Amino acid sequence: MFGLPSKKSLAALLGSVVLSLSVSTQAAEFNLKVGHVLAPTHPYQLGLEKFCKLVDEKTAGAVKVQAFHSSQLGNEREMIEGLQLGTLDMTLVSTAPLSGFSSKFLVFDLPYIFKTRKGAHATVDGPVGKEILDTLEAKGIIGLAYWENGFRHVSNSKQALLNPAEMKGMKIRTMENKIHMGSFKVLQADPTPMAFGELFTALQQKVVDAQENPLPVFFTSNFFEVQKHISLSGHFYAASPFLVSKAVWQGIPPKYQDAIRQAAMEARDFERGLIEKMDNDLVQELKAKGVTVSEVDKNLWAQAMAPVYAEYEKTIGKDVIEKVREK
Ligand code: EAX
Repeated sequence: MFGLPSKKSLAALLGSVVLSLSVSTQAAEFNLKVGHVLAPTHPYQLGLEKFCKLVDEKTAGAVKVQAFHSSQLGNEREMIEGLQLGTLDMTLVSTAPLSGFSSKFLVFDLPYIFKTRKGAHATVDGPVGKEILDTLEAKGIIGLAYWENGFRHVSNSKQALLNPAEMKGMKIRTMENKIHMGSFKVLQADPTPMAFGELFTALQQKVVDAQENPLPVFFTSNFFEVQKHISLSGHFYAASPFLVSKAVWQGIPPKYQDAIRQAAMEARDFERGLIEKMDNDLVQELKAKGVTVSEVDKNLWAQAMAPVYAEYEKTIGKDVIEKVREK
C-alpha cells in the first residue's frame, strides 16, 4: 500500500500551491484594454497578444492588457474618440482616420509617398514620424510606436484590372480619409468611405464593387470569398500607430510607462515581421483560392493618381511632402 507522504514532500507541495495561488490571484494594479478592427488571425492581434505578454512580464504582473479584435470596442474613429474621452485605454489603427484628428498625418496618405517597407520604417520611426505622432498629445492621445498594416492593393468583384483607367465608374470602399477618396476620384472611380466592420457585408451585397487593403487584411478577413480579383497596386502605405489615452497614461507610474513603451517597440518588430512574411506567402495562397492576382505597372498608377498631390500641397506643405517622400 502507499505510505503517508514525508514531511519534506508535503512542505514542497504546500509551497508550490501557495506560489501558484499567489501568481494567479495576484491582482494587477492596472487592467487595460486595447481594441482594433481586424481579424483574430491578423498580425495586429498576434502582435498585441505578444505585447500583452511582454507588459505582464516587464511589470511583474502589475499591468495587464487585454486585446479585443474585430471592432468589439468600436470602429477606428470611435476608438480614437474613446481615447480622447478616456473611455478606452488603447487602440491600434491605420494612420488614415487620424488625419481627422491631426491633419499632419495626411502626408502619409499620399499615393506612392513610400516605395519600400524599409523606406517607410526609416521615416515613421525617425524624427518626422515622431513629430507627427506627438501632435496627437494636444488631442488627448499618446503615440507609443508605429506598427504596420502595409501596402494597400485594389481588389474588385468584376474583372482582372491592370490599368488605372479601368477604375472608371468602379464603386470602391475607402477609409474615412479625404486623400484616399481624392486619389480614386482622379481615376474617375466612385469612392465610398466606410468603417472596416461594415466592409465584408457591403462587398457581399455588392453595395460596392471594390475595396483596397494589404494582403494580410484581404486574407484574414476572408475577402477572397467576395472579391475574385486583386491588383498589386501598392498605392498607399498604411502605418498603424499604437495609441494610448493621455488621461489613462497620466495615471500610470513612469516605471510602468517605460515598460509599456519597451513592450510596444519589441512587439512592433514582431508584428512587422509577420506582415512581411504574409505579404510574401499570400499571393500563392490567394491564387489557390481562385483569386486572380495581377501585377500592375505601378508607375502608371502613380502618374494617374499624381494630381492629388497638387490638390493637397498647400494643406500639407511642399517641404513636408519632400521630407517624407521616399526618393
Ligand atoms: O487599420 O479600414 C481599413 O481598411 C484598415 O485597413 C483597417 O482599418 C486596419
